[in-house]
Amino acid sequence: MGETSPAFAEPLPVGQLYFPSRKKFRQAFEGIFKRRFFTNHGPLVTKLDQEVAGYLGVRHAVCVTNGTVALMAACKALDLSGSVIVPSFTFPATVQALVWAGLEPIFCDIDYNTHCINYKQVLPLIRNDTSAILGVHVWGRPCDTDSLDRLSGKTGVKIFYDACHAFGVSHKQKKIGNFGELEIFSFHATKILSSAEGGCITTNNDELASRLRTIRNFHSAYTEAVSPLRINGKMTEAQAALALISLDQHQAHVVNNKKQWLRYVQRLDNLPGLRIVKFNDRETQNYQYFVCQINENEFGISRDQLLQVLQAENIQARRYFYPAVHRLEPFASRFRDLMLPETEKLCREVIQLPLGGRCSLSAVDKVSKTICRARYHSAKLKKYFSHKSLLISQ
Ligand code: T4K
Repeated sequence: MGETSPAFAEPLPVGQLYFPSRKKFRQAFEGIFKRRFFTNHGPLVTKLDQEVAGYLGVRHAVCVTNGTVALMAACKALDLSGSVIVPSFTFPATVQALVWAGLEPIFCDIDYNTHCINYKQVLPLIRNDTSAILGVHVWGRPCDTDSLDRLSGKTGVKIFYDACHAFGVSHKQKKIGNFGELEIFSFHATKILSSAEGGCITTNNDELASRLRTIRNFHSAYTEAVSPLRINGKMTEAQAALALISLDQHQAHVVNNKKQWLRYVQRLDNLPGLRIVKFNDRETQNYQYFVCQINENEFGISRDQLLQVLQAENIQARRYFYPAVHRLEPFASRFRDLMLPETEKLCREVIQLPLGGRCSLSAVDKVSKTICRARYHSAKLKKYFSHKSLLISQ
């Protein structure tokens, strides 16, 4: 506070944003140009399907254009109908994909401690027409898969997972990608495994995998199974080339992420009013996100006010997820009276800080210092914000 230039000369983004080296990029693309084979299940996509499956220790990985298409294809492969239970505390694509697949979302509250849905919240929402539960492993912290499996066994309702945050993460000493009927991943540039845009569906069920491979391509030449509806979900060779480099670098990216993540913990743990979202250190993590919750009373200013302070310093922290999906159109008008108290509370508190390829340890130090100073000057800032809002209301 009081300084004239922001902490960062250029905006510091959130998201993994790991770029391959120019050399690797050129090598990978040279092959594509030599073969003159750009898409339709070329050698690189075939290799990626195999390498992702191998890395996750799952029988099948079906790579597609993006995570949203992966979800849409998953719904069709599972032959879902009627309604699907889904958290509102997720990226809108999770729910939009259900609607594109002709399904009705039933919004479920999350467990405030884990940020994921659980058995207790899901059970009362199951209706006669409910065909599935779509859990989201938020921040890479897995849903309680055991209790959801038991629920599935008792009710016949299928379970599948949006694992977009959890590539490379283990759960019960097994890689995510092996749970439920199937799991889906996003390979967007902001994710740890990146093909710029891309995604994948993993399953241990051979029949389901044949259906998924059939759905991914609208062309009858690629038919492995009878499927109700197909789509163009083909990943291009260019996307696969990027993803293969990214997979090769995965461990190095996790190590870099972890260093930055631990540095934040070192700088911010025990700051009153700020609670860090932590991981189970007995399992493998990808440290894709550094997320914390701001308690306004203890921190002195609200999460949104802290966000403004950070933005003024060119720190593009984000309030993932905000607003909750049931507060966004096309759902908001239909679900106006729906109360999801844990979700709403979390949506007011959560803040994601920069971490990944565009970040560094010194950047983490600067971001942390800005947050500590905001906490220290919170009384002054609070006055500033209330004065500001007074002026706006006049
Ligand atoms: N389920 C979940 C739980 C998800 O999180 C997502 C996607 C999905 C499903 C759907 O998967 P996909 O269909 O997307 O594969 C981003 C991503 O677009 C999205 O993939 C991701 N989740 C979501 C959480 O984040 P935005 O709108 O926040 O991205 P954007 O453009 O604001 O970028 C973030 C920051 O990174 C900005 O500061 C700009 C910077 N940036 C971004 C890109 C793409 C760069 O510096 N370079 C870049 O190339 O959605």
